[in-house]
Amino acid sequence: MHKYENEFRQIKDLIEKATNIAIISHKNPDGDTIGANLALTHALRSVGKNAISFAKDPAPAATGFLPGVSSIRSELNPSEFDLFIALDCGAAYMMKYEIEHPELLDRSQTTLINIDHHPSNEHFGNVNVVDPEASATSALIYFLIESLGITISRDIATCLMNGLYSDTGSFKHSNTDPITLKIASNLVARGADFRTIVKQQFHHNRINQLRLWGRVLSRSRINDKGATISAVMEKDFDELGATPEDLSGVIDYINSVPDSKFCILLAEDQKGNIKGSFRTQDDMIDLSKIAGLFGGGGHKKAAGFTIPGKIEQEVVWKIKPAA
Ligand SMILES: [Mn+2]
Repeated sequence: MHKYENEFRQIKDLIEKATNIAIISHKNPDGDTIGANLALTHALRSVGKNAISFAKDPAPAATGFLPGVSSIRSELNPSEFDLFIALDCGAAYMMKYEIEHPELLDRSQTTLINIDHHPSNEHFGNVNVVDPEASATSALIYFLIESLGITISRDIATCLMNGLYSDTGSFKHSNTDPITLKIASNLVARGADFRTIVKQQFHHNRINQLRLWGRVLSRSRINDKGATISAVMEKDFDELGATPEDLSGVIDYINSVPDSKFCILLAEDQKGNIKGSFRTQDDMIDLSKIAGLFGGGGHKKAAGFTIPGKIEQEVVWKIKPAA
């Protein structure tokens, strides 16, 4: 029995009653929210539901091979749906559709199922499956699909595997627990296209991306707080023909210094904002609290924030007399 079996039963009831189901990923989507979304869409379609995937912002290029990714829609008209499912949205505003359609936040106007693993989640759905212990929302969707009695097809397996792979940093992060590996094993047995997932992650870097990573890596230093820090400015993207999305993955290298307490990557986003990303290898540090100081959030070992502003570099010159 899964610990959310009660919620899964309520979800099953809601799905059985619904015809048109909108499945919503979070803004600036990642491999987990897209994988979980496509997997659930495939699953619900296989039992005759009109399920449609939504993401306000484009899916990341590395998910371009996932079955169904081209059918993800950006524009959502809530009146066309009788059930909404938000996936991996750590807060209601992460859906980004509630700005145009505030009825998505009104629990008497719309029925919303909220499935997520961010500790910041404030249970904004009519039914909530929020499990901060889950390594990925895709892991929760695996158990939901099982509980719904739907067969995990090869396509579903590939999408879910992409979510696990993405949120565990290729099974490197400490959230790679026995449950995650067991699910992964079952997904491979179901035909998950693991090879393509790995290839997309590690053998798919544009040359401009590598040059951007070079700048980020060469600028990294350990500050007086024992944190490894690096930064990338708007002009870097312009000069190198790179985009903020090209930064994806480089932080794992900044986080690889053994004696550093945690690491920070600051990036201007070409829209007048600074995006801060934190990672740590230290079990004693809760980065979601540090990110919270800047109005952000996330997980204990991976968190971030976005604030309007520019990065300023302090240059310190010192005179060193000849000995
Ligand atoms: Mn996630």
